Amino acid sequence: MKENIDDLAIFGGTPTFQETLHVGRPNLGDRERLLKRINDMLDRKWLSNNGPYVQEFERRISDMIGVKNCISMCNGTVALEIAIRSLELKGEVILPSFTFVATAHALQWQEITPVFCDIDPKTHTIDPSCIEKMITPRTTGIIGVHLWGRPCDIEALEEIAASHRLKLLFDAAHGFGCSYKGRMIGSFGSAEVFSFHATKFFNTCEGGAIATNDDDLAGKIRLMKNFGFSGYDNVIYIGTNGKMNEFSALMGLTNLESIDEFIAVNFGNYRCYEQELRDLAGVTLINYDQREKCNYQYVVLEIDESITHVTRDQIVDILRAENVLARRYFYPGCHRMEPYRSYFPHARLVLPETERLANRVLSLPAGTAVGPDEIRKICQIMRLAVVYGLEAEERLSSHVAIAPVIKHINAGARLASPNHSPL
Ligand code: T4K
Repeated sequence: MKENIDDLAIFGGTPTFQETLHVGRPNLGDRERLLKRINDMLDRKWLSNNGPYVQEFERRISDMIGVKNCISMCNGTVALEIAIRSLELKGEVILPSFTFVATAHALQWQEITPVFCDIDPKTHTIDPSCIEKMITPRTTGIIGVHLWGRPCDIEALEEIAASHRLKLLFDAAHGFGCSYKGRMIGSFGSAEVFSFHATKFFNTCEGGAIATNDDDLAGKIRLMKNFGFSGYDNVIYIGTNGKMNEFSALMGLTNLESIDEFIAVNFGNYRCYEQELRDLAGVTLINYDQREKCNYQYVVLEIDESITHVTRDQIVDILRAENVLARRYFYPGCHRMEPYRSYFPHARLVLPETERLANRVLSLPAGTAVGPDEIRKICQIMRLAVVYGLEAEERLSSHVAIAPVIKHINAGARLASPNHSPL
């Protein structure tokens, strides 16, 4: 274990981990069962277009959630696009800026204006008390995001939506396996959208689903995700290709059999982080309501740099030098990304809680790929960074001393995640 500031890799020590630890390592079910299902699929020669695994997958998810319809999709973003279109949202839709950019893009892609709302600092989800003043004659809906699997204030959103005749949709990309007041996420609003991306608590490699209790809406969504086909040669609606394939479905069926184990591991990991970080001043681990079902997939910290001195971004650099690829989800907030940044000059858009949180939140490696040994080491790095916060901040601010190390971190992180510029 590292014991003082000079042991940190960013200041010349040896990196704690030989291999990079990631935030989004997939949770994987039983390999034998997966391979057996792959063989079945190959023998059957049925690879897509509402095959038997997709049908079984949808039945299993509906049963588990207690929702009438689960319509599987090729990914969460397309599922959001189809849900938005099927609900006939147009004009303006209110949503939080503190979310993955896909939530906003799914609207803008269809030339609907995303109107960014601030969040409740306690839950990181859309703040219902900010919504009403953003409603205009052009507003047609609200999208709540169950960020980190922590449900929005659903009752308050339902009330606002009902009193203004707005559609209510939930981006439940993080919410699979979680509940709100004892009822599973997936059965609220007009519809809820899941992502089953590789990095999610429950994955189908790529995939997603729309869950709804509205049978008419479900029928429309089924048409839309399959080019509008109603039987052979008969197109009765505009549609796209949103279908989940058989491989994704069988991957999902296999992973579904292990979700209780995933939750148990995630919960153990969460408790371990909680234990290790509990007396670290200026570092707060987000909490989950333990009376509810929860997937504990995200280990998210808030860094108060007025106490730690070392900044959130410097902590990210320190961790990355140790091969811990911490992430700044969801920095800087959608409203500060293009095209939205150009649409909304800052003077017109005031989101103080979003700004504050986007600058202090940090996601640490979690999921079944990490265990207590790694977590204790990660927390020890955090401890050193914070205990020596003033000195670390000073050293890291004087770029000359650490420039070669930062360059090295950037190169490493780019290799690990080719999609991103890590800093
Ligand atoms: N709404 C919300 C609130 C969302 O968070 C998301 C997706 C969506 C909607 C849209 O759903 P999808 O259309 O994606 O189904 C990742 C995911 O690609 C994205 O699904 C997710 N949210 C977002 C929060 O994270 P990136 O661009 O940050 O991923 P990337 O490539 O940097 O991967 C993250 C880490 O996971 C890496 O450090 C490596 C590790 N990883 C990744 C993959 C793909 C693995 O170990 N194995 C893998 O197979 O977006």
